[in-house]
Amino acid sequence: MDKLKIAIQKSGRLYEDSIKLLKDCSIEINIGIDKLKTTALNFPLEILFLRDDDIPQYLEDGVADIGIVGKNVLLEKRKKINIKESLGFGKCRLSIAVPKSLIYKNINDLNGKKIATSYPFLVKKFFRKKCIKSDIHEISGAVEIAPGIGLADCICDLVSSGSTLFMNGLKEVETILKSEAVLAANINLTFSKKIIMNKLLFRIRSVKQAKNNKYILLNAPNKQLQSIISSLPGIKNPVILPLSNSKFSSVHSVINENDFWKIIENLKSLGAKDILVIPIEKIIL
Ligand code: PRT
Ligand code: ZN
Repeated sequence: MDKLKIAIQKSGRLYEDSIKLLKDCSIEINIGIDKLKTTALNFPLEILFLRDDDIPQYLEDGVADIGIVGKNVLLEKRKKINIKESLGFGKCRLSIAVPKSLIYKNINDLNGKKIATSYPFLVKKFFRKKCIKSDIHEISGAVEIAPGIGLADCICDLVSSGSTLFMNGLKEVETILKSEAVLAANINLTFSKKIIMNKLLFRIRSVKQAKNNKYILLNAPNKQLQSIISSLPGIKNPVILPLSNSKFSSVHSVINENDFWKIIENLKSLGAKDILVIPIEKIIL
């Protein structure tokens, strides 16, 4: 039987979450000591462990069929591959930062400035769009020290918490891209490999849905039952069960993580009691 080859980062920021995602999709893997490649025990998947920068090229060449990589890397490398799904981890932004002491009013203040980055294509594209003259210096690591050692006036690099910028006396002034890990694919997959990829995508989407939602159980006063049901936007038909106390019913539903506190406050104000909120492993719609 055909196996789908997935490339994931060998080590680094995306490694743990990529492995966790496969495990959450109930795919069992044994990672050997050499960690070059391994085969899933219960799914037709071969896992290749690579440097993240190499994954787009391997996907274009068909050495790997699918891969997990930051959108920032994919867009910088410009390979002919398809983005299939955003994965919700490895979130960061590609931002321009200047020394804290610089008074920054707007983007025109960057005109003619020397900018150090590992993302020359994306930075050039951004400046061209904004009609700003840029002087880009490509460097491959430790970008944030460039202004401090006189190599550049400002930088463009990935930011997540912002503490690296802070520690290097820099402040973030423009965001040029919001990024996260994505699942990307070779554009010429065979029919049988596409079937396997779609099975995997189906599992990934179920896991993602579940992560964004919570199962909620509560006791609702019957007088407020309709208002309570209509304030639960999750699934179409919540489960309503009678309780031994005939003035109350038990209501079960699913609510979205983003609206969580707003919904809970509303439910409480409508008289809901004994509210239980439970994580969901998977949602199959
Ligand atoms: O060895 P390999 O080449 O595979 O890995 P790498 O060292 O090139 O990449 P790695 O593991 O650092 O990052 C892999 C991917 O994680 C990136 O391509 C992004 O998609 C994503 N990611 C998410 C980040 C960050 N957050 C991040 N904060 N990648 C890098 N950083 C760095 C940033 O470059 C800066 O040095 O973290 C620092 C800033 O972090 P804060 O929290 O201080 O703002
Ligand atoms: Zn890398």
